[in-house]
Amino acid sequence: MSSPNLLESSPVSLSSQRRRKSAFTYRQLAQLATSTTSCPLRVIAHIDLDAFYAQCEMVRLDIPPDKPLAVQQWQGLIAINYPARAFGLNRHVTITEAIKQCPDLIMQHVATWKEGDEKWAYHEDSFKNMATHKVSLDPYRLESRRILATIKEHLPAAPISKVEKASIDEVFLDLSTHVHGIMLERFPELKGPPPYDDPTEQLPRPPTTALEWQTDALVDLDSTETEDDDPDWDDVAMVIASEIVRSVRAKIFEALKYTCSAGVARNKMLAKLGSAHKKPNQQTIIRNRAVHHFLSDFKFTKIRNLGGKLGDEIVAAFSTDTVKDLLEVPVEQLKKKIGDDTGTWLYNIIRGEDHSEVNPRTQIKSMLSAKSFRPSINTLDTAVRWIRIFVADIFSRLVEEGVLENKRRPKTLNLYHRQGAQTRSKSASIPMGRAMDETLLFDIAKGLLAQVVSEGRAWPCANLSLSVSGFEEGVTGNKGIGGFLLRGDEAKAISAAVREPSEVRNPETPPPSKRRRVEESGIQRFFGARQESSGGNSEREEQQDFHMKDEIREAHSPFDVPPSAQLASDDTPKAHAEMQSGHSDDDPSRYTCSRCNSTLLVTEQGEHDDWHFAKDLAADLAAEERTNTAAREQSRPASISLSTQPKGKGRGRPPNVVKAEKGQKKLQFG
Ligand code: TTP
Ligand code: CA
Ligand code: CA
Repeated sequence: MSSPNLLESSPVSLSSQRRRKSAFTYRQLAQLATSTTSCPLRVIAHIDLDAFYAQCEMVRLDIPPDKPLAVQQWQGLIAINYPARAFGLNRHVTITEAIKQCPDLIMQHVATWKEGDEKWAYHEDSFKNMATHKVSLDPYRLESRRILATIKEHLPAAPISKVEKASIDEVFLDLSTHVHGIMLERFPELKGPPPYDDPTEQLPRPPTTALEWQTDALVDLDSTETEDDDPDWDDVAMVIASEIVRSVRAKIFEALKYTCSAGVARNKMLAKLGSAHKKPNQQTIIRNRAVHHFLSDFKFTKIRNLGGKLGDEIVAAFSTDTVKDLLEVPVEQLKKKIGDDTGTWLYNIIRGEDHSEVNPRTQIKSMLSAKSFRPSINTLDTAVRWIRIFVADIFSRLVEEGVLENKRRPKTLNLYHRQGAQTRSKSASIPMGRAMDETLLFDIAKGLLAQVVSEGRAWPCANLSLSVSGFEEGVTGNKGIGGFLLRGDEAKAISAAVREPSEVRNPETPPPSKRRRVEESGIQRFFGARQESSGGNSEREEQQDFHMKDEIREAHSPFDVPPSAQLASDDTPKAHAEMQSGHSDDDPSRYTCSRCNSTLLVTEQGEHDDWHFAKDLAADLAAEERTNTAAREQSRPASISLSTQPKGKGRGRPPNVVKAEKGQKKLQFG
């Protein structure tokens, strides 16, 4: 995978004669092997797909790479390929403007779930049907998964390399251990024990050579460094990492025809800035000797987590928005003005210090499917139809998680309902003794909705969301479809094909307590209403509001960042994330979310807030679920019960959210 001529000889320079020892010690080399986060030789990469959804459509439709294409969602464009960007198109132009600017633009609408359908599809008229369709990001999730699998196949297994999926179109790689292995092979002098067995001894210098950076974009060096200075081991590690990344990118292209850009640096923060530095289809290396120069060119408000209110506060406190000026401020003064933790964090971040780990978590902990209604919906019929779509959406994702093969199975189903400023949530156990299928989930979900409705004040409803949580591993008792063990897509395809009326497919009746409740509520007719008509509904035509967007998310934790927010997609210390909000930079049409610091269109704010709100609720429930597990076990088989949580004030984070792992703000977008 790597080029053998990493190092080419060049004349011995004066400086190398002066400095015969490396700046790095044997201990630090050993830390590279274990990928210690504080190791100064550490090598982290960030890979981000170019114009991702647009590329997915180009690959799917086999469109030549030079054709301009944009991905449409209702009346907006959510991804624009690079040929189309050459015409000046971006996410904020309207469809009319886009066609004016680029008459040959191919516009492909995202796939949607159409009310009444069993599966999402690419519908030609979906953009006219926002009220009855719901966006499906499944096609992009599937491609994302294939890309992730290709990356993993091409790298040694963990713990030699670590891969963290950071969003639907990006990953972090910790290549430290892998690079360490290659370094020892290429430079056997590194294998020996340290002189005097003292790990604080400095390493010998690398051979005096010019490093072969191939086509990498190298960030300019700090002013104190020159290209004539001999490389040290950190440069060597970075060249090796960049060879690996180049070959991973080549592999992705060869196998799947996707281009991506990458950043290579000593930590996640810098690697991520690097991948965005030169696009498309390029990789940028931020050598340690270039970090200060690279960062000092930025306004600090451009650094992740510093774009919002926190950034504004810092600008106000120190009368500057440049990293360069802020570097002059002593840490004590930073702490005094913005608090100890934030001050220390800021001091380190602007110096390019970030010790967050690459976290190869893979397990999905919950799944959410949601829709905001603008205007609100007013009838139970409509609500039930949406619930049916949510269930189909979640179930298809569950199939991919292996529920049919009994690999994993969620324990709880949660429904959120928003009316005015009040959100109510209901949750229910998913009975373990029954086959997991759509009917089961649909029946439980309708029961939850019935509870909300029976309590009154259900309409008009502005948002409905459904989620599953509490995944358990390797459960038995799911007889699935005919007991066949099927994998992913295959199982999914078959399950879609064999759908029959609920009575035939799933002869078991709902648990008695559930039935009773629903009957008591007086809306029993909805309880068996799986075969809804998807015919015309005059109300639906009036519901079209082209500023509305769907939400359809998978979640890892309450700190997940929504798709449109994935630029903010990693380890923000919670305290910082919470401090931020406000309007973005100089563009009045944009705002910066106070929760995740992502920059969004002002018109997207409602849905974005809803999304956080739903996540908070999901987190709330997850926490509650843990503390109440015992109580819930006792309540079986009375599957429906549990919490009603009026959230009068709405938007704040509930007090008992699940904590993210130390140093990790988890998120995922795909
Ligand atoms: P990005 O990686 O931010 O953008 P991109 O991949 O389209 O382009 P780039 O080459 O600059 O990386 O987002 C990945 C996908 O996420 C994008 O293709 C579409 C989706 N997305 C939205 O739907 N809404 C948004 O506001 C953003 C930023 C992205
Ligand atoms: Ca991208
Ligand atoms: Ca991205």
